[in-house]
Amino acid sequence: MIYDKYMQKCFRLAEKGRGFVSPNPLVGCIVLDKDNNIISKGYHHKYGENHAEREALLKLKNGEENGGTLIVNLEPCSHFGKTPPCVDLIIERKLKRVIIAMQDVNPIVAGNGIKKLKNAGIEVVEHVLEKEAKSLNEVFIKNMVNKTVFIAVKTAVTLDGKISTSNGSSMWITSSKARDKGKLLRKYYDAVLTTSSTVLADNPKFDCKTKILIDRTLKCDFSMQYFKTGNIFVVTSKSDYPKCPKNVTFVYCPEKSGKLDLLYLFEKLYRMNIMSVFVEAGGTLNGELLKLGLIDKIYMFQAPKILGDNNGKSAFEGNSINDINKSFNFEIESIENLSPDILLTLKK
Ligand code: AOF
Ligand code: ZN
Repeated sequence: MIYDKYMQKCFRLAEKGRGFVSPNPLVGCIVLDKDNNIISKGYHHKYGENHAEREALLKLKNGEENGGTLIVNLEPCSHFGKTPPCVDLIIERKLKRVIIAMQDVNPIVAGNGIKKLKNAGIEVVEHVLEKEAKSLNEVFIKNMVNKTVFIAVKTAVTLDGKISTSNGSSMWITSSKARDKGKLLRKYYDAVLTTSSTVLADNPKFDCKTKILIDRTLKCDFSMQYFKTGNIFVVTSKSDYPKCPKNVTFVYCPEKSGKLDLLYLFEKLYRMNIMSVFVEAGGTLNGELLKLGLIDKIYMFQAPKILGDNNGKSAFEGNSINDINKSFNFEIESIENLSPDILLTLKK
């Protein structure tokens, strides 16, 4: 209990690394001296750089941490990776107590860090705000445990779940505040995935580092603004590739019953070190991902508008379920008021 507020600070520190540490976890650390004053803070800034504990401890030069407490949201590592084990440094710096939110799910650490600390006579308090810590590192956990990509779907709907009208006008369902939030969320994921239907209908830019375009039959024209920015992977079942701009790489994906084999695609993306994708596409792809059970998270922006029976598309097409007991179910994680709209965040 007494460590909750420090752990919350660790979460906030860890958050600063979001968008930069993948495939590593988000980690923040606080060091208290023996009288429980905060004497140092650290976080994992960027993949390949110092771990949170190392950053926090290396800032201390006069031994004030001797007999103190280290608080961190992930079990300190025990392996030689890009840097030496954090547990060795904690032991060397003579901390008395280590407070941890969750065990590391990386099999090379998984409990070994805790064991090593205890063997060195350090008191270890585990499971402090564990649920929150697991939610913070949901991508890392999915990657390590399932060896697959974390998939988040973003959609913007009306009160009746429509993403467009029958004439296809869909760009401005939500207001600019909601759209700005959507752009921010994009940066939290390794890549933004969309389809040729969306690019051809909306001509979006999708400003971000890595973009994945599902374009089975290579329908898109490289002069479109979508192709002007980012590193772009174009996924197709064709094997003869046309001339393309320098920022475009083709990714082959076989077909299954006339559609791209999405399971094959996500396995391939994982092997390409793309650990998480933010899907911004239409109801067809969303519906297929849903059917395959691939959606880990949904960001549902909802505008207080009603279109009624307009033959427009809904956010998740193609799963006509008539029995309410057979619905796909998600759990509400948060509801944010982005007046005039809301953002409903859901998890599997
Ligand atoms: C920590 N604190 O801040 C991080 C940890 O590639 P490396 O060498 O950086 O090692 C990555 C692994 O180390 C990662 O999979 C996870 O198990 C742990 N990450 N551990 O104690 C940190 N980022
Ligand atoms: Zn470490």
